Amino acid sequence: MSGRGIPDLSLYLVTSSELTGRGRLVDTVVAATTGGVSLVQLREPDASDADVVALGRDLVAALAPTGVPLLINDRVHLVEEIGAAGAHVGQDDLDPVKARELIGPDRWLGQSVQTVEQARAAAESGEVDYLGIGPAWPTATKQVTVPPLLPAGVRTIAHATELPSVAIGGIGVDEVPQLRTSGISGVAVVSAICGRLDPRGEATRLRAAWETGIAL
Ligand code: 3NM
Repeated sequence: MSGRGIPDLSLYLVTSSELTGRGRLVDTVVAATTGGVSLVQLREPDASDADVVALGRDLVAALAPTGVPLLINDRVHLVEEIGAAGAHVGQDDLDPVKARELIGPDRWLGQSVQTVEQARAAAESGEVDYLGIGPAWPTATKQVTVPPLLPAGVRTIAHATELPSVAIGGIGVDEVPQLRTSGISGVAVVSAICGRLDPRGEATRLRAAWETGIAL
């Protein structure tokens, strides 16, 4: 067993430079950490590997003083070069065993799941540290082919394995209270922070909603 433990999943920011503007991505992420974001994933599906490496290195440097870890979406082969804390893979990306071979035993690995069967397969791989369960609600940020799970569906998947999980998809401050009792360890958002002018304020409200169950 490695000593990597489990990342703090309570408020998980997934990036979109399409929403922030490329030049504002790093500032947006750092501002969001001051509002309580606990984990960041660099997700830039349309960027080149070279751009992901450049952005990833900028983010690792900017996040170092905050202590908030950075994970890399899909491009598992770039994790080491970026110096990131781990990777997050989807169902159509590298399988967890191969991803683990690339990142080694000391980094975190997350996987997106839409069904109980996928969650069980992730757990059985023995390599996945946490699950991303979604889409919780309809989302305009990513093309998804499955219907939204809604809180009841999130709960079923969250309870299907021992792995900690976050819900993702269509989550804003108003949705967080409905998810708190679903058995998840936190919520993951893109547009609720990257699409807003005040990322620190939005992160603060999301965190407060997660901790208190009250959406202000
Ligand atoms: N993964 P927003 S939904 C990146 O269902 C991602 O696995 C999803 O964006 C999944 O918070 C999604 O703006 C986009 O709705 C979430």
